[in-house]
Amino acid sequence: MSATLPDFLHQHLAEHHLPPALGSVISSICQACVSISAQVRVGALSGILGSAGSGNIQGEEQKKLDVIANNTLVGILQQNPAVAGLASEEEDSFVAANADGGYLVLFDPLDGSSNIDVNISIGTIFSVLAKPSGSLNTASFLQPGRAQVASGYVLYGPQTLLVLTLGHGITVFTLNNEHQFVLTQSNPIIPPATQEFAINMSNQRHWQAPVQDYISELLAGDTGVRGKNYNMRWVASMVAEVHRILMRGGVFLYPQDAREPGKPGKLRLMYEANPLSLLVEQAGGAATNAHTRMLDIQPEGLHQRVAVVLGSKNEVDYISAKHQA
Ligand code: AHM
Ligand code: MG
Repeated sequence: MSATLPDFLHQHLAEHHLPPALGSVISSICQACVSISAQVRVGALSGILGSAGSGNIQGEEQKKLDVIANNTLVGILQQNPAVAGLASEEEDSFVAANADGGYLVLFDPLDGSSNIDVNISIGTIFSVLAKPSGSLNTASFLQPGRAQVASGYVLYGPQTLLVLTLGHGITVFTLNNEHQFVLTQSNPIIPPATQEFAINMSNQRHWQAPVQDYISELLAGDTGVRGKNYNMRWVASMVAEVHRILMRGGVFLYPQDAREPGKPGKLRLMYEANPLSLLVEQAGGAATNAHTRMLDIQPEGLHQRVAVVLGSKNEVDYISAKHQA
């Protein structure tokens, strides 16, 4: 019989000499996600689709399910004594939890908000950091991605999947009908070469020269300099794009563009880019902001945005080289 999440955590923590408190934080995150999954599944039947009539600190419209998912995670994590504090894409500033807790949890409660009302895959993304000693403040959270002790996502797609790393490879679980996550895949590896890319092509006129140049090379197909034909996918849920890349390779770009001068990109470093970059690296892929390894970027703010290039290593390296030329 396949291992459930509690079985896996018990064995994995012991094998890698990781503290049981870290396992309890992961369990709380996943308990919240099981509840979010149940609500996503019933959608209109419980009147939870549509706008919440509010906005978040980044000026984005909040959907009812964004708010429900956020409140579910905050409520469950605040009750875990191992959690010192939380930071969420949907909260203005960090939320203090338990003074004696050793961990900080950062999350995008429901990634892919534009897909909520149209029944396309969405997900919860999470990142776990050790709390530095001293009193809790915003600076406690501003650790580079390489300091993450765990990260993962729960993808609410045709199946609800949990993809998790505690820094020793990645493990995929599928939610069964008894609301248990059951291990279904160990250590998927992202092939270094690919012929599939993901980018929002409608922003082409705003891109900088290296991205313009790169995408035109791909579109030229097997008669161009890359010598092969490329396929394109764009789900508009980063969590779903990263899952596809983990399963079969590919490259994902959300580059800096000219729409908002001074802003480095759309996606958030702490809630999206860092946790997904750790997973991608654990699967043998690469993740950068086109110049620097994502996990080495020193964060300056909780809601900081960043350009993202991640996926199959050869392709990410090729794009980085274009930006340095
Ligand atoms: P969200 O957290 O508000 O859902 O925004 C992030 C999402 C990513 O999941 C996705 O890659 C991107 O925004 C899609 O952007 P676009 O609307 O340009 O297609
Ligand atoms: Mg998001």
